[in-house]
Amino acid sequence: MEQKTWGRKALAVLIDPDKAAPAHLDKLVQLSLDAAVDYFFIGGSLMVSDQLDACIRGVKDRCSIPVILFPGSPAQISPSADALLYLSLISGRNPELLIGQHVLSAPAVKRSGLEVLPTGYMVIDGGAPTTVSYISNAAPIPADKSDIALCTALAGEMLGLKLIYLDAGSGAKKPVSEEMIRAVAEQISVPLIVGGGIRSAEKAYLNCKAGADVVVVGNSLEKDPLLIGEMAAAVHQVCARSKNF
Ligand code: 1GP
Repeated sequence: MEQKTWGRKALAVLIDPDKAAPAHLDKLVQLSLDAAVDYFFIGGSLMVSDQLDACIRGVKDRCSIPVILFPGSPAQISPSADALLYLSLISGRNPELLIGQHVLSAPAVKRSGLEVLPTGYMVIDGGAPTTVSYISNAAPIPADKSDIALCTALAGEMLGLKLIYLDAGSGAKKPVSEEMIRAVAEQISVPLIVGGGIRSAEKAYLNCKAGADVVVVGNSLEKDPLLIGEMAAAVHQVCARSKNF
């Protein structure tokens, strides 16, 4: 992935391989190409099918938009992708997701040849339990505690993580607030990814204005792929600050 691509606000379309039937994928990719979508994130907290490789191939056969793995577990690693969000769940206190799984999967990740993007992953309470909050077995950061989010992100950056990801969880009732995004973005210098429960182009726009560098949308685009154009336009109209990445 080219460094400069992080220099503008970006839309990442999240694809859940369990829900990516070929006809749906066709439509999603075509609309993403038309809208100049920046990234595909592929993965999920829980994957039921074994469609990961087929899904990545399906995307890569159709376009050259970078495919970035967003894995729920080390089982979701495929060398066919372009890069890997190497997630450490810094908002939680589950040692397995902070470092344990990484130790076990490090040789396989190295062998994969994937570009590794060390990411401080922070789950924010989205108003109700989500798959990620349940599966991670770790308490999310309360939605109104921007100071906890800010200190966690800062610690992640100072530990050397190259990206911070604030996630309210897939299908979250309440997305991450602009107040929390702003508090975090003002203090960190690495790119900030924000996702979970974003349902409108307006919210995508407001997140970027508040300081998100990459907005991730999955569920609402699965339900209404035509929203991709609106979401991308909203994100791309916000000027980016420069980031050291
Ligand atoms: C979840 O941030 C992603 O991890 C996207 O969430 O599916 O709710 O858009 P949605």
